[in-house]
Amino acid sequence: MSRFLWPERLTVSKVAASAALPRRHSSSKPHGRCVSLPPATETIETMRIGITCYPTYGGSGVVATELGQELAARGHDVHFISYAPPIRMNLNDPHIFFHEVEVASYPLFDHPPYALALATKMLEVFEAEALDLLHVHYAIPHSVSAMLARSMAAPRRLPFITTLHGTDITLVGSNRSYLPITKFSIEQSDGVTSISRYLLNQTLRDFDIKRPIEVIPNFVNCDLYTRQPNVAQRAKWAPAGEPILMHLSNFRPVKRITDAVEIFAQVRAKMPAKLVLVGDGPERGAAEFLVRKKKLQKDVHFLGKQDQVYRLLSDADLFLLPSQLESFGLAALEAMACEVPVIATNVGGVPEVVEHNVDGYLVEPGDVATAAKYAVDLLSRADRGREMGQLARLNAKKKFCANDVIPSYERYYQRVLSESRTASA
Ligand code: GMT
Repeated sequence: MSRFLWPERLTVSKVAASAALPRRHSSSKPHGRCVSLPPATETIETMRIGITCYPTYGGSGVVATELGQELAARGHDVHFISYAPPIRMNLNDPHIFFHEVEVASYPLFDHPPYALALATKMLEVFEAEALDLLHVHYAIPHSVSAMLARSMAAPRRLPFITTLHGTDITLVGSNRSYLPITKFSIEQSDGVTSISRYLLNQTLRDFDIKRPIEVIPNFVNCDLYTRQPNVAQRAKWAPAGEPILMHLSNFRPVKRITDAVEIFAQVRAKMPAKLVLVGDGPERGAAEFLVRKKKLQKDVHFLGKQDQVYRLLSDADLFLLPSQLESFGLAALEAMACEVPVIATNVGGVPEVVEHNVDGYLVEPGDVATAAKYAVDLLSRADRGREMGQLARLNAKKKFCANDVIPSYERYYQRVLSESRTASA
């Protein structure tokens, strides 16, 4: 009988970026450094945090990556554990490490078991790097993998926190195939956070969850996301100085990207204007088709996936987010921080971010006519909506600045760590 030999490549456990970077901790050494938080009286001991997220172009991955970077900037060691480096990850930061999850394939597997490979890697990183905790973003399958890693680590403590982002609850998690395990892994997490009050309520209701869930909202780096117009870029998109409408997303059906094109078509029928679409995904073809059908090719620019979106947002006069559902709407917040007013749908957690008539306007999903009316009204004003844009930035700063939100995560980590110590004492 012949024996199947696993290719050597698949059995090698690879620590990609961190291998090239200096290690500062042995697994037996406790941390001694402290980080000062505003107000100056509060100190938080630095931690070694494992972060897992989808590394692809999506809101939860962006939030996880930016959280990791903010934590690293504050002196914590952050170990990203995923199948690829997250898109916005800065590998030059000496406090950031990346550990690649390799998924072994085998002819028997139609679907290689990523969740198991991830759990194994989580345990491996915990042991090699003496992680204090794991923080997983997007419940499925990350919280299940973390739960397995915690069981394998016992009796050593490996608490994990699950952050719920949206479709992990509202679409995927609510599917009957995933609901029981999503509910179980939320209940089993040592800590659970939600990125909006809306998502908290949905989770409690749809999953009948009894445990506490902390709302820690998404955030934006208010120093990076500022208005920095780029004259050359603007001239490329709008050579005659036309107003620029912008949309940024992963072009999934839930984003209703064709509504953005419809709104723009109605604006364009009333005034000169340009539309810049940033991102890529399954609905791009439909959007391109609609642009051709409406003969708008000269007025619509598709940029594809982009990093450093603050450089693009700064050149927009108006941001469109016509989604069917958003549990937060991170892209709207990023636009607001760059002084761009937003026309979005009045769904999910969006009203927690965009205040109607103050930061922009909220309309019902699919109501492209009202959205276009608001857009024409705003862009026809003498200041082209600049005053509203400035207000939008003020509100973004007041509620969602990284400087204020990151300490909430740090305090939550400390609380979970201390509760986990107490529970196992
Ligand atoms: O569905 C998406 O657009 C991606 C998804 C994700 O998890 O990657 O986005 C969700 O998380 C973002 C970051 O927390 C939120 O800003 C989005 O509102 C949320 N999307 C939905 O609820 C549809």
